[in-house]
Amino acid sequence: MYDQTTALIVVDVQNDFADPDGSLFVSGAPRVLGFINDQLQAARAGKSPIVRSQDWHPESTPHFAKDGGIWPVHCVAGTWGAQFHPGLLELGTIIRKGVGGEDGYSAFSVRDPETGEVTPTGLDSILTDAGVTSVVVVGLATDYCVNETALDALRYGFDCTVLADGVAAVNLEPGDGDRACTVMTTAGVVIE
Ligand code: VGL
Ligand code: ZN
Repeated sequence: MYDQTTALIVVDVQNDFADPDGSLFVSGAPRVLGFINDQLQAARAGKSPIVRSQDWHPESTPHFAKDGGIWPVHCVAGTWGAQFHPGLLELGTIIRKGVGGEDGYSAFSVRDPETGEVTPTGLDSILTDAGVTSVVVVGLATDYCVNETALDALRYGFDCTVLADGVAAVNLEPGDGDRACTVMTTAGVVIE
């Protein structure tokens, strides 16, 4: 699966999502951590470019419920909750998203919640410059950042595979994770 033309993207394996004390804990996260580390090691062995993304919000952003959005405060820049889970292998390039208060669901691009303006994070150029043509996506959460990252990967012209054993869903509504998988598959993402 891994070679120099395939990148591994590990989405948002941060304390607020992956630790039971995190403010937006994804209950399936502890179950997928070991599998994600196996992928990191396999990607390193295959000389695949590796990227780990971090949700990285200012203290106030329309992304948060207290400021008009939908989410509890999470992954505030520089806090414990924004740090990678200590069990995650420290490999690859780090991409931070949402830094300017945007909704940063995709590792490839962020969106201004007021103007709708979309700005690339730079991940697309990093991968293209490295000769990457396909990406493998794992991480958190299936129904938000994994979904948006995978759909964006297709938009930027990459083939995209999501590994089912390496993702877990928030499931604000029961079934959200499964519905996201249907959306991704319909768009052309391979889920295996
Ligand atoms: C995420 C909700 C809010 C995610 C980020 O990483 O999936 N979900 N911010
Ligand atoms: Zn967020």
